[in-house]
Amino acid sequence: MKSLFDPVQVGALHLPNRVVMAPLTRNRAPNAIPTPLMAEYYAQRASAGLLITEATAISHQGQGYADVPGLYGTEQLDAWKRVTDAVHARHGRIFTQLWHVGRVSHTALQPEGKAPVAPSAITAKTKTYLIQDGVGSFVATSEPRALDASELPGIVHDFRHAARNAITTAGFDGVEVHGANGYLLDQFLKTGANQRRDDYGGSIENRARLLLEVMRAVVSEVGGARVGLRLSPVTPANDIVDADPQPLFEYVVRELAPLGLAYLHIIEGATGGPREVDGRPFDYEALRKAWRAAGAKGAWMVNNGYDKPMAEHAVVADEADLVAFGKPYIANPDLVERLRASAPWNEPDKATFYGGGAKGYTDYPTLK
Ligand code: 8OZ
Repeated sequence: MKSLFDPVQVGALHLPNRVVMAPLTRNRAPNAIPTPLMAEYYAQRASAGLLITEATAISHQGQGYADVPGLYGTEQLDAWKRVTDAVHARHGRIFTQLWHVGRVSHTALQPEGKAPVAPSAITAKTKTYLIQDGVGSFVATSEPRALDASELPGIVHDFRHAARNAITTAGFDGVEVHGANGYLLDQFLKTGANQRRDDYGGSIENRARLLLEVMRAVVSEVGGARVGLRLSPVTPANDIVDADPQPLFEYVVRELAPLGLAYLHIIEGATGGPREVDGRPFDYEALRKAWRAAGAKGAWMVNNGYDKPMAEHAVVADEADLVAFGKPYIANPDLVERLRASAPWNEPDKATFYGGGAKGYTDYPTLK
């Protein structure tokens, strides 16, 4: 019988277990540069089968929140190298999450204070996070401008470039493309944010085009065995919705199958919330079967609200190869050991999720 604690080959990597640290935004990188405290935080969690970093901007335009890290400057890449070195010194494995926020941003965070970019000029009814004079606050996102089709190759290039630098300069073991949670690639996918009339809007094929171009570019740059993708078919996060997500996502995974991805990472339900979203039914098993039927061999990673019994069941029943834990990893650096021992979990402190220092970040106790 399979277990959460069995090793597994995932693309180019041999993982000692099937427990994954999900990407978690923590807003502790002033000037978008990772800090030594971040190296300590990730190193503390190195017993995970795989660590996925917090979402990390591929360009200044891709920035949408105060003090989130980037991957587009030399200083950022050098600072990430100190993080990956610290994780590797503890025998861990770490991917970074490549992020373009699209319309979920604010002029204060954009190059030259310009409008954020999006598939269409539709403002997301959501908030972003700014830090002004040292004080953090949630503020409404700015009205975006619609990207011209001539700008899209530049965005594909930014993903490709960030992927190469992540691996060759910053020392990551691979990259996860952020295709979820209402950010740029999810905005292109879904009807609620994409009302374009060109080759990037309208039909499923057109709405999926940018995501697939990005995935093909990243895979051609670093190889599918070092690339994952995160998707969230029905999440309402950041005011995103699609009129008919099942055929959309089944098309996407079928097109992805030939790329030989290391894994697909699926958020089931509302990100960080209920696993069922009212009025938005979705058949995840059909999605996984569509990917497999198209020939995909990569790992199937599930996420959202898993506890130990649910995670064990998913692996034993062959419903998942990997289980990603988000909030539990904020408060439990030794989550693998706690799962193994059926030990209780520390509760995360919401007040220290976003911004701040060591408190609520590197000071959660381990079992021993
Ligand atoms: C929480 C706060 C800010 C950003 C995501 C990158 O939802 C995020 C995020 C989460 O994927």
